[in-house]
Amino acid sequence: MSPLPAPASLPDDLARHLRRLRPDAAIIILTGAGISRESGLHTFRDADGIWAQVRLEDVATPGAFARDPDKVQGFYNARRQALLDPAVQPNPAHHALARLEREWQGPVLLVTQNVDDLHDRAGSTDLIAMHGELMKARCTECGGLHPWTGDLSDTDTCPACGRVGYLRPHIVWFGEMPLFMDRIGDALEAMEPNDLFISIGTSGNVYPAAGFVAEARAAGAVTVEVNLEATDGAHLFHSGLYGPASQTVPALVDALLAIR
Ligand code: BJW
Repeated sequence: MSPLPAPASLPDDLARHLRRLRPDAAIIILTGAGISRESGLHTFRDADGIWAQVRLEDVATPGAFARDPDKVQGFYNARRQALLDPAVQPNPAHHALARLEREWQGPVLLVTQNVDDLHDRAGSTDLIAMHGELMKARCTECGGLHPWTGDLSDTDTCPACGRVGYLRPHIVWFGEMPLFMDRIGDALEAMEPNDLFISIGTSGNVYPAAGFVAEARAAGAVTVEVNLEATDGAHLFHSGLYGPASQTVPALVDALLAIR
């Protein structure tokens, strides 16, 4: 059966590319901080972003943690508390992606660079948090991973091995290997022509995530950038959809779910 035309609200070139998709195409979605901005969380590189307030070299590297663990723990303690603010909730973009996973006929893999838990709270289940999770603590001695909602400090005890002073935020810092790279690499490698790769709310500045689009494109996938505005890497994508994620992502998901 031939696919229905995508809704008129999508740009013509995007609608044209979506018409290439089979209703059971594999979809890989990469998200970044922009998808959570309308939930009240800061991005990193926007004018009002986190890196405008604090130097990443001081808080997001293993060296920073070795030099000044209290400063780094304080940075993540504050972010953890911000995430627990009842006003911070999944927005329509997170919910739309959970709906896509539930209703799309093919596999939908969601890879997020975000350390917040908003995709999880929205109901996405095939979800990879490649830069870690703010609401978990990791023991550098035994490797134990523990749900963590309060502040972390060097007086805390690892619930698994009982050692004191070895818990750190479960965050991938610069120079550390992102998580689940084998699974992500396998999924990208398994993409076939006319599968779909969507990048949402990320500036495309941080590798290896910034390189996923090239891998998907090399496999023949349709590639779409969804962002507030075109990024420096927009030319790497077949098409773009620009505006606030809370509006663009539900519109894109509606268009995809209309494909028959
Ligand atoms: C909206 C919107 C709305 C706004 N709607 N959109 C040279 C030297 C040293 C290292 C490197 C190097 N070159 C490359 C590297 C590797 C390095 C890297 O990429 N560095 C670059 C800065 C150049 N990468 C790494 O180190 C990674 N590891 C690695 O490569 O391992 C391999 C290896 C290991 C050991 C030895 C050798 C090799 C690890 C990267 C870890 C990233 N960690 C962080 C911080 C931790 C998490 C935290 O504290 O929360 O992860 S950095 C930060 O950036 C965070 C994010 O996940 C990541 C990506 O940011 P994101 O999501 O794209 O946010 P922004 O702010 O950049 O963009 C937001 C976008 O949203 C914008 O485009 C807006 O327009 C948009 N937007 N509102 C839609 N409403």
